[in-house]
Amino acid sequence: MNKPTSIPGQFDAVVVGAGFSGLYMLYRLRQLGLSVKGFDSAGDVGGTWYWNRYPGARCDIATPDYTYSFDPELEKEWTWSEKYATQPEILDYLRFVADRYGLRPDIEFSTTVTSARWDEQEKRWTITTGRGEEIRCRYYIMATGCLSMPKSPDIEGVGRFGGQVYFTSRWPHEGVDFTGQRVAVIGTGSSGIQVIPLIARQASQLTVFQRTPNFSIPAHNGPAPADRLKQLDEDRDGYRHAARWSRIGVPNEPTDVLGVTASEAVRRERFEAAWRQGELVGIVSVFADQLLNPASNDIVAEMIREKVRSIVKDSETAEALCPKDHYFGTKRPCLDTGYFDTYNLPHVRLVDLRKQPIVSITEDGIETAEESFGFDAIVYATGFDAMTGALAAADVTGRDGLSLKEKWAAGPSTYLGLMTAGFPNFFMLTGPGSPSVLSNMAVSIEQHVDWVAGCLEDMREAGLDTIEPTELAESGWNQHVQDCGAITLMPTANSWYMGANVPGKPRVFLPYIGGVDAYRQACDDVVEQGYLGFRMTGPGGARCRDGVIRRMQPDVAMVLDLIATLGLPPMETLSADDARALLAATAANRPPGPEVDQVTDGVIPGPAGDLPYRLYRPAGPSEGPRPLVVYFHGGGWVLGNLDSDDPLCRDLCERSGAVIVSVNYRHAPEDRFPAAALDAFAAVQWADANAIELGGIPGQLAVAGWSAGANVAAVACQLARDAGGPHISGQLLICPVVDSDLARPSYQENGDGYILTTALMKWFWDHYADAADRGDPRAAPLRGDLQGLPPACIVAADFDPLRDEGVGYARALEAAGAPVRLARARGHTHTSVTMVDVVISGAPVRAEIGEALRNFFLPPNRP
Ligand code: NA7
Repeated sequence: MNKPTSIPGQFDAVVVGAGFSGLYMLYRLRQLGLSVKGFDSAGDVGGTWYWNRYPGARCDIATPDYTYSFDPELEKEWTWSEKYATQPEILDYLRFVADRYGLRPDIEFSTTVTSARWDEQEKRWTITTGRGEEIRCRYYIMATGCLSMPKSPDIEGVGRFGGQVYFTSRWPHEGVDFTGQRVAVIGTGSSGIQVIPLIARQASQLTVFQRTPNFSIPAHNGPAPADRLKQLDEDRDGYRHAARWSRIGVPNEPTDVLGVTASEAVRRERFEAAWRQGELVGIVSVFADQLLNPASNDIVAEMIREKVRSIVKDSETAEALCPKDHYFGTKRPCLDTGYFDTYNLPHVRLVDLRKQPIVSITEDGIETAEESFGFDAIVYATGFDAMTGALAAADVTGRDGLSLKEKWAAGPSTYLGLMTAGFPNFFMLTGPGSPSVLSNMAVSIEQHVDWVAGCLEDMREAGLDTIEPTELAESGWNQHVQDCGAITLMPTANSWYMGANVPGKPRVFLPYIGGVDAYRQACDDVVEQGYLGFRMTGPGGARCRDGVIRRMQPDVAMVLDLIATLGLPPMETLSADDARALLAATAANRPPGPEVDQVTDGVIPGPAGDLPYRLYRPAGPSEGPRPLVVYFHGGGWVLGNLDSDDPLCRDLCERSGAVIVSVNYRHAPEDRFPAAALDAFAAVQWADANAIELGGIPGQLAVAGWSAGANVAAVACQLARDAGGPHISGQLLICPVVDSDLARPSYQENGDGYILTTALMKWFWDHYADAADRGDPRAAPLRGDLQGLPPACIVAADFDPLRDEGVGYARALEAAGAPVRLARARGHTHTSVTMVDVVISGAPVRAEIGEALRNFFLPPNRP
């Protein structure tokens, strides 16, 4: 039993909320021997399942997964009756849990926490309730749920209606009988889609007011899935472990089938299997790329629309029910039981608010732009102020009088979705920035509670009692959360994930979409690294290891993981020919890059023979001449050719609107220093002299290159300056080699594990240049005279050994008077920015590059 501290009104911890998360938190804190007080504004335990009592309310994660797993005995004692349990059954379960562990005596029901204030002197929170009580506690834990604060209906005239008004999120306990009534339902999210078929059974007339049609698949409810029960039965621990380390908290074999490349037969088969299965986990993973690639997403979306059209008999209604304004999965997909069929009933009508918006609620019904409707009852299924609403509802004041509302005015900011700087000892369970609503809540809740409990235990052992994230760690995590969202289609939708359903709410992607598994790993890594990014203090002293837990772009990390699984030999252990063959083989299956208007191959007379080139002409309105960019591929002077950088050249061509001439220079070890550099300069001279024939504008010529290609591009600029021409409008250097010093900090930090390693760089240099030549400016342009060089755009990637020399070249050029744009490829490696259509997060960097190229040709860079 709970052991309150000796001082009345003082507790070690206060837990707000007695739903899934609050109950388990209470249980764990008690296990730690802490005194705990729980509060809930509801009359009993249950959280979301206490309030959302509308007919048809069910979970949308199958019951074998939507359940606590912390105690195997508990699992043995409870059996779910269905695949998707009803609200009363889930509420019974939570009551059973509360009773089984004797949790109720510690919870004060029907009591709202109205404010919480941090006392810096005492290192305690003062909690005030709606009953006027004041409680002091060291740890203040919000277990208030993600979808618990109903959104106030933003509709004109809401208070005017004289009939019955119901909110799905605050349904009367005694139930509602709609028999013989004319009923309106506003809202077609999960709640609307669940309640509509059941209201239709009773009402004499049902009118559904739909603003946005939603994707929904049949739940195929029935007994709990036999396959899952069998796996659980055979190996409960293995099953739970698989759930904890899965993407969404439900065991599922991830697919590598891409929608865009799969055959029609495979697409159909995978979709139909997911449709039959009736689980969110299946329908959101028909294809590996469906949430990343619009074309792939549209395949799934269209198949769902086909199903809707096949169910709903009236074609106009069917079309209105087909979602077309958002990608599938970017708004919460729904599971339904007979939802679309309901519209075939003669007394059910759909009103498409896109065609006739609601003007006002009236005394006796609803008036749209086209019609007046009379109703006996209106049901609002209009959703929630998701993820932040309940957290910001109480007046929470942290250190120095900072309120949570103020701090989050532009959107929530958290470290791991668990804590926020300036609010010591304030924990959020499944807060914004954690997987929460994008996952099986049962799994995510247990992980958060376990993390918090583990943290408090670790602190106690170390004699520490106060914890708070650092600004650096928190901003790094926020960035990572946004980076993860940005590579998906999620930010494109007006969803509650984006805060878009609540007028005036900042548009920020709220949950963490990197996956339950990746998230758990990040939380574990933070602990492993001595609570990285947290400041902890107490009688035992103070400790803080500051830092950012995830700095790499999520898709770059995925590519590195994938490459690691291939077990490729390190390039530097191969001969030059074998390394070239390996590079060609790995490039064979990559996406081709964007279409351009024209691609032609030719040869340039070089100083020691012909050099092949490939010309890319951009599509566009004008047939006329364009600026010219002479491009040099990467590959450490040893590898690469016209094919190796083909997708990148297409991308640069499309983004810059310039003609790109990609030149294949001589390679080492066959032709060592300075062959490549001399070829590059010769190619620039030739392109300048033949600008008109190449479709270029004479005098508008830039150079560009990646890696060693950027090296020869930079050298060509110095040689052109020395030779008095040609005029070069700009130099684009993507992760350039500009020096032969392999000791810079970026080599120390990134010299191992990010594809371009120190060992490989050394191998390149050994193939290219004698030690005596490596200080020659034609090999190491950073060591040359930098006066009078063209404007530059230099890309420096965080995880590139060459980062610091790129930055060094930018600074030195600037000091010598050249205009320089330093584009920082945040979270990228040496190679990732060039991986067109593979590493989606590289696109914004390449957009910046494209803009820099265009700017090279604006006055005053023109001759
Ligand atoms: P949702 O998913 O936010 O759905 C709310 C619905 O109400 C949605 O169709 C909204 O249309 C509609 N809505 C909201 N405001 C209005 C106004 N002013 N006028 C017309 N229609 C409106 O909430 P739910 O309760 O259904 O589900 C929440 C989650 O709970 C669910 O995803 C599960 O995770 C559990 P909109 O799409 O904004 O155009």
